[in-house]
Amino acid sequence: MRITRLEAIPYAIEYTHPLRFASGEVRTADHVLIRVHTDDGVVGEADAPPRPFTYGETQSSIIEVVTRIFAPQIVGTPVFERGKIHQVMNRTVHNQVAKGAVDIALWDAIGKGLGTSVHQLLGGYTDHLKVSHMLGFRPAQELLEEARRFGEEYGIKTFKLKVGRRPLALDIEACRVLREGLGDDVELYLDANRGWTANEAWDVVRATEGLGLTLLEEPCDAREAMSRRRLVEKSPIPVVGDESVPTAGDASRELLSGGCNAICIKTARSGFTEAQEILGLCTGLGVDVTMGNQIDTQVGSLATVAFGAAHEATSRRAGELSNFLDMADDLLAEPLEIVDGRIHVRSTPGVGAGIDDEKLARYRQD
Ligand code: MUC
Ligand code: MG
Repeated sequence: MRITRLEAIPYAIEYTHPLRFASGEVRTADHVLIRVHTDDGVVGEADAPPRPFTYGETQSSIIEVVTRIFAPQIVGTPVFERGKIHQVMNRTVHNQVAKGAVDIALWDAIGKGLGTSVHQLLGGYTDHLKVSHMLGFRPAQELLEEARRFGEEYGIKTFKLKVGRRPLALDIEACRVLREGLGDDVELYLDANRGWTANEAWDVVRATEGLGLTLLEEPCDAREAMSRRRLVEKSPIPVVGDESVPTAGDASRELLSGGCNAICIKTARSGFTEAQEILGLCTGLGVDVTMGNQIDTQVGSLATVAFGAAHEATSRRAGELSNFLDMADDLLAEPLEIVDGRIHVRSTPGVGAGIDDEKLARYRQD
């Protein structure tokens, strides 16, 4: 199974409900479908969601780096020689989303070639992930209505609230309204996407004490090293690194320097291979992990489920898997379903993300 071609197809699908948060806003899923073609006719596929405001990658930069920089070095290599392919891609720094999608597409091709699901190949620990729903910036009462609706319709009992606004009272009030309205059985945690300073985050932690919040993600820029370390030391709840830790090296640096004490793993920017390296580091150190969402499509969310459900540590907490519900459509041929607050893995060979060719033809932009 030698690689014959790497394809990078830009496509765009609108969001019915844009997601707003401290570092940006997503109105359209302007993503790239990556395809790894092999001489056996097997095609591995993965979704690449660029997040320009976070990592600087765009639809165009992903296409460029995959087709003009990676492809000439990778074509001709057997798909099973992932080690060689990663050594080649790692010569280029950053471009994590492009690398992550190539990696997932390779795993998909390997699974299809072997007739085995990638979830089994990665570890096969359990058959589902619990779902956490992400609540973007909205007035507190609307957030409560949205959370109640997701609870009733999908059985979701875990919510991540996007925070990082000023004045801080806006977010403190939203936490209070959600806790009072949802009751104590619902898990609530926060993600500020670097919107505050570490000292502002500390003010929020103190003001929300007693509301039973479980995690505080990326409260400030991780490069504010001294005040961030002070926050991590004092905080009664784990401080999660997200955009500061796309690689195992970043995760090591942040954990060892006290910049965070929990890690958000996103397959969209780490692929399965680097995500396993990050996970090994975290389990070795006894550090909690969450399965995050890069505002993924159903294709991307299925990859997160395949990885998250494959390991014990990544399946303990609810994974962020429901952003696709706010999209007008998707490329996935057989839609994902959230039932009783869970998404199940697929046992079909590969990652399980069959693409609907008609939809791809409708939404592709090349
Ligand atoms: C998150 O956890 O930060 C927002 C930007 C991004 O890349 O992912 C989302 C969610
Ligand atoms: Mg985050």
